[in-house]
Amino acid sequence: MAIVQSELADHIGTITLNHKEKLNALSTELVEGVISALDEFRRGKARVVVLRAKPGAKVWSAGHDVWELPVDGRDPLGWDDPLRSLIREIEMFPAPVIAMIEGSVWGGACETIFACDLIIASPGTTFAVTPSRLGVPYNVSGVLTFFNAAPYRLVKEMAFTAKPVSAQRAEQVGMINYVVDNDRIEEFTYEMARGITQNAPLSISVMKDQLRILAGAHPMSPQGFERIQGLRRVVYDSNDYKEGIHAFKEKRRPVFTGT
Ligand code: YXS
Repeated sequence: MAIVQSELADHIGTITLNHKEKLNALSTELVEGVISALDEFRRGKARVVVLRAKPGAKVWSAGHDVWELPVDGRDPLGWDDPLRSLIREIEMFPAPVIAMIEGSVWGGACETIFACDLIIASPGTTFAVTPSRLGVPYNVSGVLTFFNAAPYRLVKEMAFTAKPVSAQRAEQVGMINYVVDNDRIEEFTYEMARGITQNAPLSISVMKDQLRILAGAHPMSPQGFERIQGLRRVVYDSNDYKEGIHAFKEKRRPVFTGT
C-alpha cells in the first residue's frame, strides 16, 4: 500500500499520509510522495488541496524521520532537507492547502501544518514543537513559520517546553481555524474546500502569494544571519544533539549536559 495516497476530483486534491509503521514520519520517501502529488495537482489545476492522515489516526505525523537526521556534522535542516523542501512546496503551491488533522502532531510536522493555509483539527489533536526535546537547532525560516503561526509568547512556551498544546487552546489563540468533532471533520473540511473551488482561483492564488511574501518580509542583516548560522552549528556539533538522537533510537530519556 502506498505510504502517500492522492486523489484529484472536482478541483479538490486530497493527499493522505499512510505510513502507519513509522507514524507518518516525514521521511525522504514520504515527503517525495507528497511533493509528487502536489506536482500532479498543479498540472491538474487543483483549486484546493486537503492534506490528511487516515481517518481516526492516533498520530497525524511524528515529525522529521529521526533516523534521517545527520550526526556527522552536517546541518540537519539544510535547504535540501526533505522537511525544508516540503514546507516550501506547500507555501508555493498556487492554491490553498487545508490541513485536516486527527491525532498528535510532532516537530517538523507541526511546521508542515503551520505552513498550510487553513487548519481544521479534531478535539483530540495536539501540537508539539520538539527541537529542544532532541537537541536540534531549528533553522531560521522554520522558526519564522512558527512565529507567523502563533502568538510570540506561545511560540516560546511550545519551543522551550516541547510540551503538546491542545486543539482547543490552539483554536482559542487563532493558531488553527476550527476544532470539529471526528465524525464531522471530513464533511466540514470538504464543504469548505468546495466553497473555495467556487471562487476565482487566480484571485485566491495571488492573495496566497502576497500573504506568503508579506509574512516572510522580516529584515535580517547578513551579519545577523551569519551569527545565527554560527550558533546553529555549535548546536548541531554539540554532544547534546548527538545525545538527543541516540536517546531516541535507544528508547531512553536523553541526558543533556549543555555541551
Ligand atoms: O521501534 P519501532 O521500529 O516500532 O519504531 C517506533 C518509533 O521509532 C517510530 N517513530 C519514528 N521514527 C522516525 N522518526 C520519528 N519522528 C518517529 N516517531 C516514532 O515509530 C514506531 C512507533 O513509535 P512508538 O513506539 O514511540 O509509538 P507510541 O505510540 O508509543 O508513541 C508515539 C509518539 C509519536 C508519541 C512517539 O513515537 C514519539 O514521541 N515520537 C517522536 C516524536 C518527535 O519528537 N518528533 C520530532 C522528530 S525530529 C523533528 O521533527 C525536527 C527535526 S525537530 O525536532 O527539530 O522539531
